[in-house]
Amino acid sequence: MARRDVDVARMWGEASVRREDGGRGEWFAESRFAMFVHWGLYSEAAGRWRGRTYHGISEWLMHVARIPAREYGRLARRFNPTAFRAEEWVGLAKDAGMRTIVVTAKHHDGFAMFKSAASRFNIVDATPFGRDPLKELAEACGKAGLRLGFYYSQFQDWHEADAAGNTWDFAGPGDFERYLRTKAMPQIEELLTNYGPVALIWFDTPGSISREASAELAAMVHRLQPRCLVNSRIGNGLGDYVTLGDQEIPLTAPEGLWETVDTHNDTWGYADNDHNWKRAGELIGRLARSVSLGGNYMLNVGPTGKGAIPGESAAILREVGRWLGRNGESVYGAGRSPVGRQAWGCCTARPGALYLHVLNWPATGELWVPDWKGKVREARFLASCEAVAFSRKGGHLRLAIPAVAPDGPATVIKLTVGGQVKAAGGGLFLHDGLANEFAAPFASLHGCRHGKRSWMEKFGDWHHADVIVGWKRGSSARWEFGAVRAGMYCLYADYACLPEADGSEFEVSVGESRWRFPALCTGRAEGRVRIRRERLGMVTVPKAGRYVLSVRGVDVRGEGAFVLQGLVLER
Ligand code: JFZ
Repeated sequence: MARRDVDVARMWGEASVRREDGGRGEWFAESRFAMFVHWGLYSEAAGRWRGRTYHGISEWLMHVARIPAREYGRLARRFNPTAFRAEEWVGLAKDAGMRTIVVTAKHHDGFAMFKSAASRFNIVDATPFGRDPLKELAEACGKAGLRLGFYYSQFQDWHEADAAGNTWDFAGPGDFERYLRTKAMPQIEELLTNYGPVALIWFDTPGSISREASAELAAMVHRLQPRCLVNSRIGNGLGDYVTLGDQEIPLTAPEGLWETVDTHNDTWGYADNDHNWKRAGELIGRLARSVSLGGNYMLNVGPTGKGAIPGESAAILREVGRWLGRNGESVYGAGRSPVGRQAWGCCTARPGALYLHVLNWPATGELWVPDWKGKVREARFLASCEAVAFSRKGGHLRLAIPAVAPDGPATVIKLTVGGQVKAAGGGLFLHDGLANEFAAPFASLHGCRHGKRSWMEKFGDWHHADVIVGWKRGSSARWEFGAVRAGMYCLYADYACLPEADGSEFEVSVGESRWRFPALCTGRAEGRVRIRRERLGMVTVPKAGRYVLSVRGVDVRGEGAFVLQGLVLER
């Protein structure tokens, strides 16, 4: 399968946004958790074509298999989603604790999942189904009190010679202006006119769309529905809020309104070969970490060609919903907190309260919130309201916890606080019994620089890593951290090392420990970043106090052939 024949960097557009959303974003923080739905003709194909399975995101099947538009269009004749029940989708979203649904109205394949006068290539006119599922979904959302948004691919349309993306049928470039005026804008107008209140239009892959076109699209949306948000993938910095790169749970986040979007398995559209579902605990952690940085988390479901959401996916979403039923106060309307990322998890905040999301439960009987300054009135497990004993020690907050997590994959401890709270914003701290990550964004660098690597494994299943790049002799990265007691810790490094950097030598030091280690080749996989965790050895923290963990380049081979994602200390 052609892996790199899409200039994705050009397609994704920038993630900057306008400064002012005109007050449209007031509801965004209350939503926090949304359902993304990728449903279209590709769901019927399910990642297979002419007897071959195409691994990766199935909604790109037409592109990766270079299916002629005429042949792909014949899928419509057999698209008859008789299992589609809007109230079932909405019921699942409510059971999962999702407060907004965003559904693909028209994806890159050009097929409209709604009745459109602008193109007969739509579900009502071109399929035996003959119904408008977006109309039914809008009604069901209205009854259930859920917000509804529409995904619309405004630049790519593989069915149209005048749009972008189909390089196998059409010589191109076509007349994009004509496409914009005769299909994209009329269809977006239909979506904003015929389906009641629309919470947001989720644009995608703006590519090289002009600033004028982005501005005209945004103006039309805001004219037709002034409360409707547009995301940053409208292009040219004209979104009301930021959509991060797919499947990206960031370590640091943009100011203002932002979201990240995630697949439940490794594809947006349904693929009958992909059962790699994230478990409830993983999803809860990704949701909590997004909210702890002030963002929203939109999780995807990929209904089958018959219109049913896969049972495995639905069951896991309901487990997330049960957790939210017990802990929703720590998510809905919550946001950034003064407590930065810790080895045990993350922290969200609401006025007068902090919520410690303990995703990795220490077996030591104690939980530390480092560098704590502030008044704690009480501490309780959020789900059970059972009190948690707490004390201060060495300038930190110490909580006495049971050996086993009381609430499954993510136990939340609510701290009721008085007045201003200061804590370890990004300060690093050694938590016993856990993997303490010293990640790239929190390092002080000399002679090297922060970078980011994004890559796909199969196709379209994007992975992102914050890394340190540009290593040469004398480069160094250092992290300051606190420790509450002496101890011996195992030190690991997470890095990618191409063959030409194999054997490069670095020196690591912390406290009295200092030694050199060789970087070992982690392999070369075209277009992919092979990060591996290598054990370097044991280090000794001689007593409670503050330390510096540093790594320095001694003999660095190859140009740009070594990237460091971070170090880990674990006891
Ligand atoms: C786009 C689509 O191409 C894909 O099919 C899916 O709909 C997804 C939600 O959005 O894919 C992208 C777009 C942008 C990035 C990654 C995948 N990005 O900016 O990292």
